[in-house]
Amino acid sequence: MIDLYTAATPNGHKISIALEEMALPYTVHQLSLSDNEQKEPWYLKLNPNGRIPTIVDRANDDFVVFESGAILIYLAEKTGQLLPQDAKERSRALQWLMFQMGGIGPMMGQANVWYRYWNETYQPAIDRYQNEVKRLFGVMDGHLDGREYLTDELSIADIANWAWVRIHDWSGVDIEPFPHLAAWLERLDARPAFQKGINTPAAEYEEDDKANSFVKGARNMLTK
Ligand SMILES: N[C@@H](CCC(=O)N[C@@H](CS)C(=O)NCC(=O)O)C(=O)O
Repeated sequence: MIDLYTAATPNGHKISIALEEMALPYTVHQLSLSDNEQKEPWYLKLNPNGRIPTIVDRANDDFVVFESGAILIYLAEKTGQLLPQDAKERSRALQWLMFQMGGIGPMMGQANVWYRYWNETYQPAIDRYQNEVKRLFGVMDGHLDGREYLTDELSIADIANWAWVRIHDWSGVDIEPFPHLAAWLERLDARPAFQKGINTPAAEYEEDDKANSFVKGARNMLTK
């Protein structure tokens, strides 16, 4: 029913986790980012930004959606799941979704680039992005004190943030100073749909023997 164009990264995993939670059938098309398949003309017709993820909804006139936040909202509206109906609670979920799209994702992404992918070390840039990630983790940690999820019920905002926060080690940021955030990470980690989602496709940077080639692939992608 849904074609998912993706790769083993947090932005891709957001969508596979959501599809698993919603129990929607989907077909995975894995792109090789290190070979820059996301920049090939056939794919740019689906996603003019040349990035993953993208979905095509075969049950809705082959409707194409790119940008992971927009995909999550589309799927939530299609299924009536993981986005509250109540206007205020829905707004709260969208606020935390935007927090991820505009904060956690870009800052952790840049921390990964400067801390992990470049051969050269430029400490001011590493500090800048890691400090911003720590600041954002502090915001989430305070909010999650006494809460199970970012909003009253599990929502696409939890999925979006979780897919990124869980790879904090890859960005070189320790989770220990943020106990409520760490507890939330573990709570969601225990959900079968989250486990299936992060293994669709499986992340290479989590396997020691593959992590180095993942870094080489990322560097290759960033310098093309
Ligand atoms: N804002 C976009 C960001 C997507 C994005 O940056 N995807 C990365 C993987 S996590 C990608 O495709 N990178 C390939 C490239 O930079 O060429 C979204 O949320 O969908």
